[in-house]
Amino acid sequence: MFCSGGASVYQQYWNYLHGYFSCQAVNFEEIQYRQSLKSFNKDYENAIKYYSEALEVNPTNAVYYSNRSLAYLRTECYGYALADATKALEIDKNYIKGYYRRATSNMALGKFKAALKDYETVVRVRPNDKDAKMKYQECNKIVKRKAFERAIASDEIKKSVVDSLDIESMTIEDDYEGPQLEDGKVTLKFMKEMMDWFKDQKKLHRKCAYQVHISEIVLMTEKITICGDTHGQYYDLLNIFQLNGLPSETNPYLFNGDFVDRGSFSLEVIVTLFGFKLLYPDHFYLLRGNHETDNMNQMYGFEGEIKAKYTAQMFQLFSEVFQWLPLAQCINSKVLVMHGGLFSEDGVTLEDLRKIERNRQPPDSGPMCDLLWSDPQPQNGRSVSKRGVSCQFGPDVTERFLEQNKLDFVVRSHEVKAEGYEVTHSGKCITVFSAPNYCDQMGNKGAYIHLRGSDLKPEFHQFTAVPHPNVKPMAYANTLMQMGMM
Ligand SMILES: [Mn+2]
Repeated sequence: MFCSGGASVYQQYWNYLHGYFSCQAVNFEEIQYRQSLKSFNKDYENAIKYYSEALEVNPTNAVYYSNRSLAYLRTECYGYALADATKALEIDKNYIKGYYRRATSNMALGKFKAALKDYETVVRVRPNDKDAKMKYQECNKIVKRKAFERAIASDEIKKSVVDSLDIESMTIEDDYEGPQLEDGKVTLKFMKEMMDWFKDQKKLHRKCAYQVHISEIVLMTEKITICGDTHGQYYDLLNIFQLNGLPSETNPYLFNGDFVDRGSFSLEVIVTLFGFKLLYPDHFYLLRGNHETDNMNQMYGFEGEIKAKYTAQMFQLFSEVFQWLPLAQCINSKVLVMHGGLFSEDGVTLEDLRKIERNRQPPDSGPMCDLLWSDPQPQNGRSVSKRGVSCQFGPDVTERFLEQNKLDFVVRSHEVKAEGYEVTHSGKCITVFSAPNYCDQMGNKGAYIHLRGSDLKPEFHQFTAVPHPNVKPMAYANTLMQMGMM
């Protein structure tokens, strides 16, 4: 398509994409193109496709690699983004943008020292560039803080923030008019009042926020609703409850991780979900996603949001609770649900999963990492992850895993899908994603799945995004990630 001649619509579209990715200046004609496309996500996917074609014709063009790297960054393929930025720099080591892109990829992957090195290079080459200097300082701060955290972690035995909390003696001021727990218990009345309170962008009293906690998991009976990523999109969560009914003992839910980060109403989402877990512990399930982790929360907004709305101590408490979230859930011994997917090696059994020591930040590899991070791929076998963490697994891998564990299929989330869900691997690997118009720009639908105990046949329900107050996604994210797209 890239090479098709004349002033074809493809050529014009290519010009638009290349203009957009090279300098991000947009003129009127381009806006028309963009409107006709409706979604940015399509642009990124097309950009990846066209730059790949362009690179086949001209494999030594550093700008193409650098621009494809940006498209990968935007679609969260940080592993590929890193590879392309590296390639751009191999071709032209004086290409400044390449250093920025590589730094951003490394930041997104939590490799702060590597990112710092690239910012250092930029500052050395351009000593008068204020923006470069600012990014260097910001990144340097993170590296230093990490080193400090490591130092104190090894000095003392890790103490739970719970021990230093005295919730009982926290007083609720007379002028507080918001919802309160009844005798320290979460009730349906409290949940309804709290959801409305949040909807009006009001703040729950910190005592109540501390009182909301978490417990364990079991199986399903009649029907269960499985939701994918919600990512701080509180108003879309309320819409799910509007469409599908509030959680109850006869309307059980399973939320499959990535409740927080990116969307700027993560606090409201997580407190609502924890509240329902307390209210219906045996009919409301939450699984951990790769975003229920410290590294992600520091970069993508949740930590910043909790510090802005409450305190650093409150974030510590969330961080501890996240570590206790289950990593996978088996439904009626036939369906396995997890956030990311299957494993880098064959032979993993359900028993192995039960034995995982989950009360920790996930390691860089192994089954715990895979459950949170892996993605399916259409071709057989396994390949290097586009994200730079864990792996991609093919239909044969899924087949072998299901057979060994006597399961029918897996349900996972973790990837934005245009229709809100996707059925792959001959129906044996299902993706569900419940954050419509992800980050206010992907134009995707959201979806949830109904599974009935009788036949376990997945039934898909789609929905579109609803408006939210004017607080942009990533408003609380690390400034380097907000601007990091350059
Ligand atoms: Mn995820």
